[in-house]
Amino acid sequence: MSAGLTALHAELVRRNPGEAEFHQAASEVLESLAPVLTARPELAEAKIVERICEPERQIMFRVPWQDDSGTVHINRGFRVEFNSALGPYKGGLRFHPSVNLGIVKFLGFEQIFKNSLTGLNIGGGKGGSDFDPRGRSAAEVMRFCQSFMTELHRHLGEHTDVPAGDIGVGGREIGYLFGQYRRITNRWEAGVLTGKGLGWGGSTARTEATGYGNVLFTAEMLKRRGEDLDGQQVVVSGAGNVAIYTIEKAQSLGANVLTCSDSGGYVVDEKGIDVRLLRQVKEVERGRLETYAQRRGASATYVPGGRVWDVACDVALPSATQNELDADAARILVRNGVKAVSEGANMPTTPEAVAVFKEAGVAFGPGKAANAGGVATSALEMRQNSARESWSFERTENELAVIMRGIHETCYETAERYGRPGDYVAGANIAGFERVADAMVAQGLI
Ligand code: NDP
Ligand code: 2IT
Repeated sequence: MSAGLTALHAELVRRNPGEAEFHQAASEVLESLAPVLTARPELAEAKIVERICEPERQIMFRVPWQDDSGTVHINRGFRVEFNSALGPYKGGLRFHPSVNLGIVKFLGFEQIFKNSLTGLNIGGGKGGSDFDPRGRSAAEVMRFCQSFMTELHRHLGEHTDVPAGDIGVGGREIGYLFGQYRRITNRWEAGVLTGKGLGWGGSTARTEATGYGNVLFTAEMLKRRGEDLDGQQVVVSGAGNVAIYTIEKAQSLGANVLTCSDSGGYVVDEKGIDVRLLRQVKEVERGRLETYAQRRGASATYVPGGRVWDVACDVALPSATQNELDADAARILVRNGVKAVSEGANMPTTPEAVAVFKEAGVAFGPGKAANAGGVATSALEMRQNSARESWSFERTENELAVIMRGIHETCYETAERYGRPGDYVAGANIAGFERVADAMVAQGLI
C-alpha cells in the first residue's frame, strides 16, 4: 500500500473501532488502488477513496418481537446505505447471531464494487440483524420480519434502497418482509425487494443465480488456462442457497462435487453430492447435514466439526461465510494440487490465504466478481418489475451468463492494463472502483 493509502486506512481503523471485518475488506480494496490514484491524480484530489469509505447513511434500530410462548425479545436491526452514485442502494439482509455493525459495513463496502462490476445501475448497501432464525417457528420468523420491516420500510423504496436475501434470509423471509412493506405503505411496489416468489414479481433464476454465476466465473478462469470443469474434483463449503446451486451447476458441467458443509461439520460423498436429497434436507426440512449422510448411505460420511479443505480437489468454491478459509487450509489445498479457488461467499478467504494462492499460481476469483451473479439477477428482477414483465428461465439465465463473462473479461483486462496479469483481485477492485469513482466525480462533492 502507498504511504497515503496506509495513512488513510489507519484513520479508518481509528474512526471505526472494533469493526475488524470492515477494516479487512477496506484494506483488501485499498491495497489495489495505488496505481489508479497515481495514474489519475484528480481522483485523489477529490478525495474519492475517503468518501467511498464513509457510508452515505447508517441506520440502526430496535427490533422487538414475541416468541410463541409470549416471551419478549429485543434484537438490533441494521441498514448501511453505503453508496448510491450508480443507482439505488442494493444488497442483501443477513439474519445471523454474529451480525454487528462491522460485519454489515464490510458487506456493504464489498457490495459497492461488486454492483459496479455488474455494469448495471445499482448502488451498494447491506443490512440485517443479530436475530438467530435457527430453531424458530415460521410464526416467530414472520413476527420478527414484520417488526423489522415496521422500522425499515421508511428507509426503502424502488428508487432508494432495495434489499434482498443473504445468510438466514431466503424466499420465505422476503415474502414476510414484502407483505409488511405493502401493508404499511399501501403500495404494491414490486421493485422494493428482490428474491420474491415467482408468482408475485420474482425473477426466474434469481434463486440459482449466485451459485450458477460463481461456477460460470470459475469456468471462465479455467478456460484462460486451457481447461474446463469436466471431470474436475470440486469441494464446496456451505449448504445454503449459494452452495446448493453451485453444486448443481458444477455437476451439470461435468464436475464431481465431493463435499458440502454447515456450521456443525461437513459431508464428503464419494459418489458426488445428491442435490435433490440436499435440497430436501436443507431447504424443505431445514435440517442438519448429518441427516443427509444418514439417508444417503455408504457413499457419504459426515465429519463433525471438520473443514472441507482437507479433502483433495482440483477446484475449491467457498460458499458459507467470511474468513472460513485460512492460510493453513490454503496450504493444504495447494499441497493437494488445487488449480482454482472462487469465492461464492463474501470474503471467505483470509488475506493470508489469498497470498498463499497467489504465490502458488492458483487462479483466484474474488467474491466481489465471482458471486456478483446474485445481485446482477436482482437487478434483472428490478428491470422486469419496472417493465411489468416476467422472463423465461432461459432468458434470465442467458443474461446472467453474458454478465458473468463480462465481469470476468473486465477483471482480466483491467489487471493486465495495470501490470498485474492474472490478478483477479486487483482487476476486480480497480475496475469496480473506477466506475463508481467516475460517477462520483461527475456528480460533484456530495
Ligand atoms: P444461507 O443462509 O442459505 O446458507 C449459509 C450456509 O453457510 C449454511 O450452510 C450455514 O450453516 C453456513 N454458515 C453460515 N454462517 C456460518 C458460520 N458463521 N460458520 C459456519 N458456517 C456458517 O446463506 P447463503 O447461501 O445465501 O449465503 C452464503 C454466503 O454467500 C454468504 O457469505 C453470503 O454473504 C454470500 N452471498 C449470498 C448471495 C445470495 O444471493 N444469497 C449473493 C452473494 C453472496 P448453518 O445452517 O449451520 O448456519
Ligand atoms: O452479497 C450479495 O451480493 C447478496 N447477498 C445479494 C444481494 C442482492 O441484492 O441480490
